[in-house]
Amino acid sequence: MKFGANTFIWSAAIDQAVEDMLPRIKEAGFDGIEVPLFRAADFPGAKVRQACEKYGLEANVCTILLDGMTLISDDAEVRRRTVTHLKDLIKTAADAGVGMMAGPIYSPVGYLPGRRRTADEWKWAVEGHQALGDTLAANHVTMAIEPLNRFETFFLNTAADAAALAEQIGHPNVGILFDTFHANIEEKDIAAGIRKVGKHIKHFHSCENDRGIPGSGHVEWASVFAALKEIGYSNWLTIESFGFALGDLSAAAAIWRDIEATPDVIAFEGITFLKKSVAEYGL
Ligand code: LER
Ligand code: MN
Repeated sequence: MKFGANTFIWSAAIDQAVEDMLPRIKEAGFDGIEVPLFRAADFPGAKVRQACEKYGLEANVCTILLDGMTLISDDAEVRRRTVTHLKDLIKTAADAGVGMMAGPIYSPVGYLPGRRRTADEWKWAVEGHQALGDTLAANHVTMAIEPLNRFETFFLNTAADAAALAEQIGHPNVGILFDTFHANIEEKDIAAGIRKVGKHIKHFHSCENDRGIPGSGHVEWASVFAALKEIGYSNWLTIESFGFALGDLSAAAAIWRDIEATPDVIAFEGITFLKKSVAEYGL
């Protein structure tokens, strides 16, 4: 098992605040960081690679769609442009030494058209991800598609749908990012959701129900770890939260208060809990 910290805990960008945190992240026992990759032109790939090499950390990227990009538009040109954009991001990630690209890679976070998903939208998402398969394989990048809760997307909310989507895409480099924060809202039983997605889980956001310190809330971690063990999951356990006063980013994540005393404790007390649990459950 590898332990990751999403740098959104401290900053909306890959900036000095994040760089200053890397020695502590390493010292706390994390194996890697997860950083935003939204636009290829904005991504400091060389800086990420060098900083990770310096501190002996791996980097994953978290991707969301901006600038009108969506894989499920009814406009074929927009879908084509989005596939091209994602191919660029995959190459950008690979150039920076990144092997995992994860996030709600279908439509923008917060896009809620006020109706249910259509069969066409589903088909376009399947086709879009299938079109990325060769680029992912050639660049040794895995794509992990993240279901979000109903307040952040209308398109993919549940473990059952995530499993079906991954199954239909049917590519070894495409799977699911399972985030316990979203699953806590959408699943009747988070562990059952994990078992449902099963082998398709390629990445994991180990988040508390309030995005605070993992282990401090009401996520039923004992059953979560038992389910991860049952499906043989042994990749990343990444802590994701969002800074308490980071402007647009805090607003996008609907963070309107200090979730804990400091953002630091979410990462540093969180990893203590995760490591103890992994040892306890023999993961
Ligand atoms: C957003 O709620 C989230 O969970 C992130 O991983 C991706 O935007
Ligand atoms: Mn997440």
